[in-house]
Amino acid sequence: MVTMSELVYLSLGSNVGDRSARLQEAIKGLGEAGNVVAVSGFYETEPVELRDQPWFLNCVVAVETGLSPAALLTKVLAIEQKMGRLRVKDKGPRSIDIDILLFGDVVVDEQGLKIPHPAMHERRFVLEPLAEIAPEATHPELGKTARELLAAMPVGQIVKLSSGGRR
Ligand code: PH2
Ligand code: MG
Ligand code: MG
Repeated sequence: MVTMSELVYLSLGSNVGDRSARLQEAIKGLGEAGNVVAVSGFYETEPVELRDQPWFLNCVVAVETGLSPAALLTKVLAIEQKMGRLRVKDKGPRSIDIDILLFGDVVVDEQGLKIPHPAMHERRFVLEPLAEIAPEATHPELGKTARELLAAMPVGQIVKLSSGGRR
């Protein structure tokens, strides 16, 4: 039997508690959504947008999935909820945040689900780990690769590979 599957990239972030353990736990959870085919290093990143909060640990994960975008979102929200994520403040501190960046070259524009992620091209904490594992991954609306989007970013937004990388 041939099953349709798509290559999906997700951004994971945590800035509360044992951040590295949270990322590992979320990656394990994503294994239930498909095959985790790549995981970037873990990056120490300066908070952007809402800047007055602790630094994040961020990474990007590639998953091959047979789920639809909506079903994957449901899975992601279930993982966040199971991990005790409280939505206290928009863009504020969180134990875990899992965002769908790219879903093959599918474009989704619905209330509650926008793919590609609307801010991915302006976030170094997304583009640096994405370009590490998938420099040629292409944004279907902008027609640019992760490598190109990263190169086009203005200076700023500190992102550094965590010592020991992924732990
Ligand atoms: N997530 C945000 C807002 N700002 N900054 C960094 N460095 N990393 C994040 O994951 C992040 C952020 C909203 O989800
Ligand atoms: Mg987010
Ligand atoms: Mg989110």
